[in-house]
Amino acid sequence: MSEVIGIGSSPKRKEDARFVRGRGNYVADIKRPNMLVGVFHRSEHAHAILKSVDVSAALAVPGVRAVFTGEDMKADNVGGLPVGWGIKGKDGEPMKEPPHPPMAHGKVRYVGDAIAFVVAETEEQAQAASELVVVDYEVLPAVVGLVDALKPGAPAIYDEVENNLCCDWHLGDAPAVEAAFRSAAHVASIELVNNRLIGNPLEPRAAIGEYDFATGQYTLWTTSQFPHVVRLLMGEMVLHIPQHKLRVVAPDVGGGFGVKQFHYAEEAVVTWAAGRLGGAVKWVCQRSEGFVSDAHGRDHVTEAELALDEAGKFLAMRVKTLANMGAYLSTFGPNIPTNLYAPLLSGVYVIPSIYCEVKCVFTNTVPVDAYRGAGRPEATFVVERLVDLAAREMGIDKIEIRKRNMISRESYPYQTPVLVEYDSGDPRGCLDRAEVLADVAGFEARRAEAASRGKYLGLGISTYVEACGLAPSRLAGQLGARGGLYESATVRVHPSGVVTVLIGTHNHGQGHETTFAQIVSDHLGVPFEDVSIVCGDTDRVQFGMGTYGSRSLVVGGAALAKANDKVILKGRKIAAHQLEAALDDIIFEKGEFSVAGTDRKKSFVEIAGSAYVPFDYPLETLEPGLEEQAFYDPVNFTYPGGAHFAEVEIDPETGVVTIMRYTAVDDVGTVINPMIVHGQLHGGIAQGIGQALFEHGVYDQTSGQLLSGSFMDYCMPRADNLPNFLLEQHSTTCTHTPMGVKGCGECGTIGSPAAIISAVVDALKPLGVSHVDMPATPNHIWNIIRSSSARLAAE
Ligand code: MCN
Repeated sequence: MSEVIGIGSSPKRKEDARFVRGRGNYVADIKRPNMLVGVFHRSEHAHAILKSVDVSAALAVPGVRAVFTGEDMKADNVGGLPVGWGIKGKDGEPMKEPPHPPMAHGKVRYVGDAIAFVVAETEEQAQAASELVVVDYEVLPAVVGLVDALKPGAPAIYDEVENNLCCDWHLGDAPAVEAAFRSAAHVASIELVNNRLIGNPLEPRAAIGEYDFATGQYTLWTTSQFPHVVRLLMGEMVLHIPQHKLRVVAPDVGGGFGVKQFHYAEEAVVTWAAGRLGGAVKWVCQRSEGFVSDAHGRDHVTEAELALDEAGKFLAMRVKTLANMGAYLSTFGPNIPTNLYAPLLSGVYVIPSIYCEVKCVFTNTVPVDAYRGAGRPEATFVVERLVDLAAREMGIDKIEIRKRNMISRESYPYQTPVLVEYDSGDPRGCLDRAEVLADVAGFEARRAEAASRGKYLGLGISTYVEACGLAPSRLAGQLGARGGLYESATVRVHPSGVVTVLIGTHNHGQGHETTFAQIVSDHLGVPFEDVSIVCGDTDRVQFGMGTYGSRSLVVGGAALAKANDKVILKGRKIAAHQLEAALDDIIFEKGEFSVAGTDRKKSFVEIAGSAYVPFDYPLETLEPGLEEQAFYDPVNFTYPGGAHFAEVEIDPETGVVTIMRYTAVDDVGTVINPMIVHGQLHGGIAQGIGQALFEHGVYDQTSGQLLSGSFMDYCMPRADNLPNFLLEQHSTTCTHTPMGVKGCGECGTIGSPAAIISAVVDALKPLGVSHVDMPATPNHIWNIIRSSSARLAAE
């Protein structure tokens, strides 16, 4: 396909040519000379003092080269894993940030906390030896539940952290909210839980550390969404390796979903062990090990209230949330339930005042951090549950109450009372179109038909907005980010006119090799096939903050657009020289540089070729070469949004919830590749459905053991649980990104849980049910039906 394929087209994904043939290059596929294999010995207790760790029996196993412990790392002055955001509490005091050693010493704080790393010639030897590590624990009482952790007298996870409270944070105008509640005609109140999720990307995490004695060079291959940030954090703060002696490579990565966007202990341990042993050491996470060592997501307990006037207009919202941090702060942990949550509580509505308090709490569980959507699905769930409830209590149709309170298209830019200003959007346009597509008008007839078969049918809705494209650095800095969050791109035009893009975002399923090539093809007029995208290698790519927060297109793609502009300008200078014309007279169109008003022109390929072998450039004003780099820092987040409708049927005999229809109309601004955007929405909606109906990270409340620690107990959504999705775009142009784009990678995950639960509650309306916590598993629903039916019978 040697043609220009530009913005708005849907070519097949370039990267799939290797993925569907099984030719991807994943960390676990990489073999280094004389590579050793490491296995972690992990804590079996949630909270215990490590009285001793005896590695002698493990060391005696044939093939074992070393067994390292947390004490060894401490003795070698290895630093703790850093946190990227420093949040301040209501009182202005910094959050409590206890040390997070890569391997525990002194105490373990969750089941899965690493205690020892056994390195051997083969995985079998390392595994066998790991089982011979003898740990003498003094078991302490564990605390798992958020409410329990804050109770006076609860087990203290850190001596220096009173009441296990990391931070008591707030946002909004409390007095204004109090006044509005006093004048309200109606107040809707809800208590809800946002269930703990475990990401489970298809490819488990893996890492290889290598040390080259001759050069003093370290290399880490890792399943990461942000290799440059790993180099920055691990090199500088944990292992003290100079930046130019540390290369971090994230090759093909089989899904991340946020789980791979943190600097993990295992990365530091393999790199440090490689240095100690003078070679390469590999660790590949087992699936069950991933359940207790990958950061988890969500896990909130919330009380929320919405004040309304007699006409059903929103006056104010008040939210109190407890957010689980797990046992240690992970890279973005405290940022998620604060900065990525409370600023989204206005949703797509005019709510004059909002006040939100968040307590971030330590518990004896796996650290909690970002998982696709990160904070924004939680906010949407709170807002949308409240709106549904208010509608029902006030006897207003739930679509009508949304329409009454939505921000109108004309009101953009819209300043919310919770910090952020939405630049563009048309929530009403999305809702109106989705209402038609979902055939809401025909719903009651379908409900009656289902009832005739003894089934409950429910219609659910969620209208949402999200903030993505992390991050406007100035705002991020004000909110506690410990580094700015721009993105960078280099466009290298080779002498033959083909192009390599070196970009700081990371592609692990989102199709960047395709969409970024489309942007170059569109802007430079070069064939789509002639563009290669390189990411994930700190030795090849200048710098980058990686992929998360749906930032790759709106921040990385913007840097790419800027670099393309610079290439065009340089090309025009070359053309002006060659065509003996003034720069201002050179125009670039459809891959050709021409002198305005004449037929004198040079093709992009001719200009590229001459850029590298010039005879007569005026070197003071025109340097050879055609390669440009740009950094881009957004001025604001982008605010995609949409309206999602779900229709579910519930079988009262079994409690099984079946999704009959799912319709979504989303606004992601200008669309680069409609097929990929649809794919992203499909995956995101599937993940949101997973949260709503199936997935639940459950801990034993006394022992702190993870009860849902395998696919036998933790239910992931499967294709046969999902209907065909009916999707459309209703785009408004982002006013500040170069191409008018907004992010799309998390939209589905943000919109769908609230839509599904809205539908489940609607289906159970005849039984007087007003809220259902996630996940709405058959067991959960069956119990609700049973207890509600019994209550109704007794009334
Ligand atoms: N795109 C487009 N037009 C738009 C918006 C996006 O064509 N208006 C394209 C982009 O060019 C890109 C894709 O859609 O190819 C997603 O873009 P974007 O919204 O920028 O999101 P990111 O690429 O930054 O991906 C991150 C986002 C997040 S935060 C998670 S988590 C997530 C996700 O995307 N994890 C994923 N989608 C995933 N998809 C897969 N397959 N695997 C993951 O781990």
